[in-house]
Amino acid sequence: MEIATCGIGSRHEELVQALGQVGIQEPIGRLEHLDTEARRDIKVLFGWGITQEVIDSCPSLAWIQGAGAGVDWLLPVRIPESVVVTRIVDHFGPDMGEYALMAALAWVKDWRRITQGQAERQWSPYLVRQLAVLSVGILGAGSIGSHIAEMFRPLVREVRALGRKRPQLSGIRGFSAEEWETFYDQLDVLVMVLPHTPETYHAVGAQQIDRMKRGGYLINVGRGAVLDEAALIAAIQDGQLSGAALDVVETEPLPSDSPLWTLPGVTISPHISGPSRPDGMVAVFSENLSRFRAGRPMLGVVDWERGY
Ligand code: OXD
Repeated sequence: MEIATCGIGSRHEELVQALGQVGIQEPIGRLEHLDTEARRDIKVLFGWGITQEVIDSCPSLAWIQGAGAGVDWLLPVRIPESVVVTRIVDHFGPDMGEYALMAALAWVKDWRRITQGQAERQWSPYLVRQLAVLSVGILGAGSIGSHIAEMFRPLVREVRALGRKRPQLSGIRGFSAEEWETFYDQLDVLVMVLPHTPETYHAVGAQQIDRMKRGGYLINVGRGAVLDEAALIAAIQDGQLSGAALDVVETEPLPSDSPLWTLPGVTISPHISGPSRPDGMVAVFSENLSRFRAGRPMLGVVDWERGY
């Protein structure tokens, strides 16, 4: 057996079945169930949480297909140069965009106040904000960030997007990494979509948040480690930000004693904004498998210089 999944638990059966439906019939093992001998033949691994021990136990390994968009979990692992690593691309934009839109709308209309009022049987009208007058900045302009920017574009006054190079997206104000100050200036809503790499660690902190419009809002669907949580907490306590929706946090699961759980205006969700749906995983994996076999360039190859 040459192919195995790793770290996807009970989703293994679902994946094997879905791959069967697109014509991939060969046996696919579950690494956790393979002994030392069987692991020696594994050439392809699909999944998450691949550790050094796993890499060392698969000497024939030639390709790792990550099951998600991010590969930060592989950063501490030494991977032989001959092993290609690919990630799932062009799959998460719609889900993550819906999450970001939901969070922005829930903030402008103060959905929390609506549900609380109902729970308390209180009929207390208030002036809601309007999304259409706001300026929204998308931090990260890869395929997910660009998709999110396009979902916001018809609904808001202005969409900005910041990428390593200045993004060229129609109807969206693009900024390069060097132009970060202008990107943040007077921004109402910041949507963070950055991967975690050594370069992006705590890329959003007090300096960035202080440039936003006072009372603005922050949404993080990328990686928790990109946000300096102490700076976020200080900004909310001071009123510089009126709240945040955090689908990702630096330590996951969020420890039960974290002040973020109860900070006014903060909504925590358990890393659900970009689910790895079987159709997307199967589409990328089966396409990459035929490219791998034919020796053709694969989709979503990780560039370790960039870190994603
Ligand atoms: C991913 C994720 O990397 O779910 O896809 O965060």
